[in-house]
Amino acid sequence: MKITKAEFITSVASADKFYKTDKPIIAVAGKSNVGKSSLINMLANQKKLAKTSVTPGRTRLINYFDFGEFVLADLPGYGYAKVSKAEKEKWGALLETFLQSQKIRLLVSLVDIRHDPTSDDKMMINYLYHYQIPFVLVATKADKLGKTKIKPRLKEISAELRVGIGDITASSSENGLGKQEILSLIEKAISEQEESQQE
Ligand SMILES: Nc1nc2c(ncn2[C@@H]2O[C@H](COP(=O)(O)OP(=O)(O)O)[C@@H](O)[C@H]2O)c(=O)[nH]1
Ligand SMILES: [Mg+2]
Repeated sequence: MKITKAEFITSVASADKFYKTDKPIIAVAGKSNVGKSSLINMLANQKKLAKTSVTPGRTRLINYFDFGEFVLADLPGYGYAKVSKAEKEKWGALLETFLQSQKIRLLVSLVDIRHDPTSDDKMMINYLYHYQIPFVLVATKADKLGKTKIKPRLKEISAELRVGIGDITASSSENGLGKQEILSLIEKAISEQEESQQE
């Protein structure tokens, strides 16, 4: 799949404002600073579609982007240490409502390839199983590891999160690693659903 157009649609902070669309929704999730915005920009072939930041953001917004054949939802990053317990709970509730009420064709769950998955990452995967949301894991910032270290890390991370080794992909928004693979996974998720609807 080639992305020819990608533009920002809207940012929402609460469930009553979730963007409604007939297009398939692809969601991107992961802790703050894992590289969500950078991955979105890589997929879109744009530098500044999604704002990237050096300091982990505190915004609790879901950003929607129109990618032509699908709508991409950038979920607020979790696990940011400096937010209050009340804010974390609010975020958790928003996430659960999102997972329950928006028909998600595929959720792209990001983890940093250099770090062991956190309890928040595990909670995220548990939610996905619980709500039966199709997902793939993407291990970001692979450019920060030597080439020979990538595969062993994918094995470790997938084991830790109890996900099949076939469901994890390494990516780098610095050198484009994983871009085509992620786009094909999205394309597959979109077309599979269309076929099953026709039956
Ligand atoms: N080396 C490297 N840095 C990355 C990569 N992806 C993101 N970053 C950096 O990590 C920081 C956070 O990225 P961002 O996309 O804003 O993360 P987000 O908070 O998950 O949206 C920024 O400084 C990015 O430049 C990557 O693939 N490789
Ligand atoms: Mg971001």
